[in-house]
Amino acid sequence: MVCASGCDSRPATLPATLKILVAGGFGAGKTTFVGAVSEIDPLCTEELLSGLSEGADPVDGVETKKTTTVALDFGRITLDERHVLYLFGTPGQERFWFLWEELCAGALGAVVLADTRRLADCFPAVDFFERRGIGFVVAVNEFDGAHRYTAEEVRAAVGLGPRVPVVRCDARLTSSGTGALAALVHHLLTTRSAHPAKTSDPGEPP
Ligand SMILES: Nc1nc2c(ncn2[C@@H]2O[C@H](COP(=O)(O)OP(=O)(O)O)[C@@H](O)[C@H]2O)c(=O)[nH]1
Ligand SMILES: [Mg+2]
Repeated sequence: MVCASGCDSRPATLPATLKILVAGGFGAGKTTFVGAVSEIDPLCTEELLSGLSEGADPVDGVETKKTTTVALDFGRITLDERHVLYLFGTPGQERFWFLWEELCAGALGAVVLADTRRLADCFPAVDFFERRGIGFVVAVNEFDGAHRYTAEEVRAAVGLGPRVPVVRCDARLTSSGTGALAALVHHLLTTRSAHPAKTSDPGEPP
């Protein structure tokens, strides 16, 4: 916008884009999480679960789940006029693992959702980010009626390092999702100031 005195208040450059991944097992709440925190209607690729997918997408423990994300979820949060956060929910099914390499290029970090009904399902995501040195937090999505684990029980069950934050989360709530994202940013800032040599530009692949 141009003001009366002729000054131009538009940002000189396009906003910098920051990318965060939301990962976790099938049915852990990734689509729900992205939808709850995104300021735009999330682009998601949900399809009804069919009998044909039963072998590939086991629903033990998540029998009420009726849809599955065929590729990925996408959401956006505008932080300020210079920074926009893009959220990518990774596909949970193993047959879409090839997409993960593409998705994690340039990612700042990740939120790994742990489903309290199938805790071990978040391990592949944890392992993936650990191997690539991508910072992440584990957000424990506590489903109704499921066992309530302490953060230390989750840490031990998934084999997390002592510095990986474990936070509680209800993926349906915006405030809870935002809290998990804030924990991730805090973790990334802390890790980077402790290991400045490992810092990579958010626009560069890790
Ligand atoms: N009770 C409860 N249900 C949840 C929570 N997060 C997700 N759900 C429900 O669990 C189901 C699977 O979630 P979805 O986001 O599709 O999982 P995804 O496969 O990881 O994308 C949906 O019906 C959600 O409404 C949660 O924190 N608590
Ligand atoms: Mg999904």
